[in-house]
Amino acid sequence: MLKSVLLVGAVVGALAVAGAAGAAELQVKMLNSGARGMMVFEPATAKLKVGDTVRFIPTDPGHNAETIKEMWPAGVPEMKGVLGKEVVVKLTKTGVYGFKCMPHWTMGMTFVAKVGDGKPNAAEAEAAIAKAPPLARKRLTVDFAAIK
Ligand SMILES: [Cu+2]
Repeated sequence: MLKSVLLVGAVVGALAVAGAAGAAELQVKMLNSGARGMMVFEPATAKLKVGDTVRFIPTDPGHNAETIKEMWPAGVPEMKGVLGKEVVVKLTKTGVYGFKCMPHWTMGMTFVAKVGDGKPNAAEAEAAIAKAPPLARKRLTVDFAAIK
């Protein structure tokens, strides 16, 4: 019985990967309260591959996800999600991608992803973190170190 359940799980997993041609989707919740405190993206960090997507889900209302301009690879179109709406972003180039919730930027509501080795704009992103509002700086510093 247990064996057959495991087999089904393995087949479903394989199909999910094949269907998306090897690309993965990360789901990120936008929350009023999470494991690390108030106004959070959960998870707040990720290491991803070129072609992967991130789906921002407004689990609680009043949040959006948008580009942190100074933490964005050159040549990738900036994005700005609508308040309270789900938004999917495809990460098309290697680099560091910073996202903020505009209403809660000063409360440190941020998400950062490293795609590939992250090198093209890693130094630029680190410099931008140093200039972010205090609570955003505090979280981004920890988060950036975690994926470096
Ligand atoms: Cu928010």
